[in-house]
Amino acid sequence: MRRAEEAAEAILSAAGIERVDLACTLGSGWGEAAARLGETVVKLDAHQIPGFAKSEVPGHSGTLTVIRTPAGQHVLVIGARTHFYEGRDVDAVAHGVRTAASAGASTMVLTNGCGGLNPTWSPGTPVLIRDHINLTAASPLRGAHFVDMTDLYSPRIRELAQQVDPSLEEGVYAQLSGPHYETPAEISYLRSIGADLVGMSTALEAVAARAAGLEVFGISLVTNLAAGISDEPLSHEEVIEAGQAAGPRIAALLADIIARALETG
Ligand code: 8IG
Repeated sequence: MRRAEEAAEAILSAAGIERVDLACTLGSGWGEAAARLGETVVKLDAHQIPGFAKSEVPGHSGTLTVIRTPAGQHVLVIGARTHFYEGRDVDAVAHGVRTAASAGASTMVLTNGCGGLNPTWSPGTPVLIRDHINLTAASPLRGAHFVDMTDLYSPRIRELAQQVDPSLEEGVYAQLSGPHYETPAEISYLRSIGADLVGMSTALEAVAARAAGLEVFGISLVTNLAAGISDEPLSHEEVIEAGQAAGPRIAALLADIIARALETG
């Protein structure tokens, strides 16, 4: 937690504020959302802040931004996520979430790009995360730290999201460690255990966020159908393209959901 406190202090002092209200991690495809939330107070490179690193993943900005909303609240936008497959420790993966908590956020919004197991969800479809299955065989917590995971993904904010866009569907997100995509046999196994979405982030961060006392909201962008669901092979270029095509629409959607969550939080 020490590093997270240092990071929070560095961000807050650069922004000249005492706390943030909400934090949001932007995954593949979600990069345009920050600009819609309000005016930028300060934009920092990840390497300026303790514990953050510029992401090695194309499509991630590598910046931390503090935004002031029209209502005068502050949002920390984290465009520098450390993935489990980058081979640093679980604390590096949880660092964004812990920094958000240390900076005073009460809500953590986690976004990602992922593979879809439901053939009717075409690339570019945003899906609310209702629950997750953590298949990384890891935890961001250590020691006898037993944390309840019931209703991890805030039913309250999911309800608000469905008010913003009644066509939004919900799904169960499976986090695998990656960085390889799945085999078709693995995807068929994941379907049978109840997964709708598959990716390489979010679940470990959500666990850390709950443990830090944050209200958690998760939303995925289906950027590709999972292996074997369509005939196409998977590529990161396809992921980037789907994100770019859906970018403006999902950015507006996310900004509306965050505004509602802030109004009512
Ligand atoms: I974007 O199909 C994205 N991330 N594991 N599988 C996994 N991660 C992903 C996928 C996918 N698409």
